[in-house]
Amino acid sequence: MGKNLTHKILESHLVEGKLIPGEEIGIKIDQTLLQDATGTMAMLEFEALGLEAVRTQCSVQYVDHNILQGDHKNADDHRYLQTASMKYGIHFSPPGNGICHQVHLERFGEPGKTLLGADSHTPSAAGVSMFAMGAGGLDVVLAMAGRPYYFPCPKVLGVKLIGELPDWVSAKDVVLEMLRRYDVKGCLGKVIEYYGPGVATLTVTDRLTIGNMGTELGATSSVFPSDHQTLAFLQAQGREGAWVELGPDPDATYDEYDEIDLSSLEPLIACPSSPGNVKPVREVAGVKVHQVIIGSCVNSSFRDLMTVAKVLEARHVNRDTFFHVNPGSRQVLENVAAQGGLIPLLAAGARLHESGCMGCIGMGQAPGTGQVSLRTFPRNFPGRSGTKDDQVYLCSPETAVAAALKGMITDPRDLGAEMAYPRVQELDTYLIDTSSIIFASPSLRDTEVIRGPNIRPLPAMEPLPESLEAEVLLKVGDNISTDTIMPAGSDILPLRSNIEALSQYAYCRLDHDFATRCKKTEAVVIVGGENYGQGSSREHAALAPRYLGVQVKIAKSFARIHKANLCNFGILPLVFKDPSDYEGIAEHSKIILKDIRRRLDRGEREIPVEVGGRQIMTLLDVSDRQRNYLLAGGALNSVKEELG
Ligand code: MIC
Ligand code: SF4
Repeated sequence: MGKNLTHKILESHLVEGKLIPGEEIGIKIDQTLLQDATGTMAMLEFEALGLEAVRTQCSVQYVDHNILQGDHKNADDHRYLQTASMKYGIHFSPPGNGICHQVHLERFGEPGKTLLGADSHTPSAAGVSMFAMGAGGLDVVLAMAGRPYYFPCPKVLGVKLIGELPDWVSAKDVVLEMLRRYDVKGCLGKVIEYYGPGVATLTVTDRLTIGNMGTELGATSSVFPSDHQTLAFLQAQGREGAWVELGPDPDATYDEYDEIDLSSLEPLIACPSSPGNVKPVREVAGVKVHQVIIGSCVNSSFRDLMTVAKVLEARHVNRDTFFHVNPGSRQVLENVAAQGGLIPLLAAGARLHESGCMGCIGMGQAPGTGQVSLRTFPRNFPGRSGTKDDQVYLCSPETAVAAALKGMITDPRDLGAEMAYPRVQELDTYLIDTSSIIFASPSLRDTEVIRGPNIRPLPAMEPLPESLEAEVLLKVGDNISTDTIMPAGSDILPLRSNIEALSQYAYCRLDHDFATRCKKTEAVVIVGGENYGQGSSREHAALAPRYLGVQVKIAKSFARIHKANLCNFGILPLVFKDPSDYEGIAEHSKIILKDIRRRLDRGEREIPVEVGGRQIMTLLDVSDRQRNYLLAGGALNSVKEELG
C-alpha cells in the first residue's frame, strides 16, 4: 500500500509511538519559530531550563505582533528577545522585518523538515512542504531544548485538487471552500494533505494561504508536495540548495478523502464573526464597506500585493472606504516597490503600514462603531479587531480590492467588465534583504541579556492537591476562542511578560469582574461547550487563568493546542462523558473532585465529579506524560524535577 506524504515525513521523524490515529506520538523537531507575543514568556521558560544554547537545526525569534511602542514595555521586550536570541543561538528577525510565517518561508523553511512554532498559523510553512505545527510556548521551548514534540497522531484527510483556478478566484477561496465544507472544528485531529493535478497550478504562497488557514479548520497541520513550484520559489530566494522533491506514492491511501475542482470555485467570503461562516460573495454583495485591509500572515505576499496594485492602476478607492496595506515582509515591500507596485497603491489612497500583524491582532486599525471591515486576514473572532460588536469579513485580495473600489461588497468577477484579470507571475529572482536579521553565531554567545522592568519572573505553580473543592465561575458556549479567554490588542498585549498584570484581563470580554471574583474563590472551574479554546496558540490563555486560581475546565471538547497548554500549566481538561450533563451544571455550582491526585496517579481515565450533591462522569484523555505535568502543577515543575 502506497504512503501519503504526511506519513513519510512523520515516519522519518518519529521517535516514540506508532502512527495510529489518536495515539500519542513524539516526533523530532528540526526547526522552531517564536514570535514576540508568545516569545517573551517562552524565552523566560527557556532560560529557566538552564541550557547554554538551543539544540535544533534552526530556531528563529521574530518580532511582528507587539510592534506599537506606546511606552517602554514592547521596546523592552524587543531588546530582551534580541539579546536572549543572540546568547542562546537563535536567529533574530527584528520589528519591521516581517511577519514570522512569511519571513520563515522566504529565509528558513525547508521541504520535508518539521517545524514547531509558538503561533497557531505555523502550518503556513506547508507552502514549502514542511510538516509544521503550532503549539504552546512551553512545548516549543522543550523542542528548542532538543526534546521531541508529543501530540495525538492525526488522521490524514487527502484532498484531491483538480482543474485550475478561474480569473478573479484565488487560493483564499480554496481554503474558504474548505471552511464552507468543514466549519471551524471539522478537521480537528486531522492533517489535510493536498494532492492531485491541481496542486501543480498553485504557487508556494498560494499553498501558504491554504496551509495557514487549515488552522481555522481545527487541523493539526496541512501538507503539500514539494515540486517544481517549490524549486522555483527557493531558487528565486537564492536557496535552491534546500530543495528536495517530495510527494505521496502514486497509490497512496488516506484515512478520509475529499476533492475540490479548482475550476468550479467562485469568490467566497467569511462573514462576521467566524472564519467558518462562509458564503459566496454574490450573496452578500451590496453591503456597504467602510474599511478594507490587505495583509496579515495570509495574503500579504508579492503576488497578493501586486494583484491589488495592478487592479488599482490609475484608479482611486471609494472615498468612503479607508484602505490599508500591511506588507507581509520587508522583502515583499521591496519587491513590490521594485516592480512598480507601490505608486499605484499609494496613488489609489492606500494607508501603507509597517510590515507586521497590525490590525489582525488589534494593534491599531480597529474599525469604527457599526462599520464594516473587509480583511484578507485568517480570523474574525468577535471583538478581535478591538471594536465591540465588530463586523469583520474575511476574503481574498481580489474581493477586498473590488470592495475598496466600489465601497461595497462586490463580486470581483464584476471587475472583469472594466479590466482584464491581472494574473501576476512570481519573480525568477527576488530582491533579497537579510541585512536586519541577526543570524545565530557562536561569537554572540557571551551577549548580556537585557531585561527591562516589563519582564517579570514566571509565577510559581502548586502541585495538584489530594482532593479539590471548587466553584464554577463561568459557563460558556461552543467554539470559544482564546481571544475570548485571554484577549490581545494594543492595551493588553504589552503585558504578555507580566502574568500578574495580564491576568486581570482574563475573560474580561465576557465578565469584567472575572479576575476580582476569582480572588474571592479558592479554586475555580470553567465550563465550556464544543471546541473550547479554538484559535491562537497563546499559552497565556492557560497561564493567566491558572494564576487566578482556575484549576479545572470541563467542556464537551477541547481544541488541540489549548488542551496541551492546559496540561502544561496544571489545569485539568475534563470532558463530559455524557454531553447532556453540560445542561445540569450552572454558574456558582460547587464541585468536588475527591481523591483527584490518587486517581491521576493510578492512571484513571474516568473522573467522577460531584456537582451540587449529584455525580456526573467526566473523562481525562491525556497521555502519561501530561498526567505527570498535571500532578506536578505544570510541565515546567515536572521537567525541572527531571533535569534535577
Ligand atoms: C493569533 O493570530 O491569534 C496570534 C496572535 O498570532 C496567536 C499567537 C498569540 O496569541 O500570540 C496565534 O495564532 O497563535
Ligand atoms: Fe499575526 Fe494575525 Fe497571522 Fe496571528 S493571524 S500571526 S496575529 S497576522
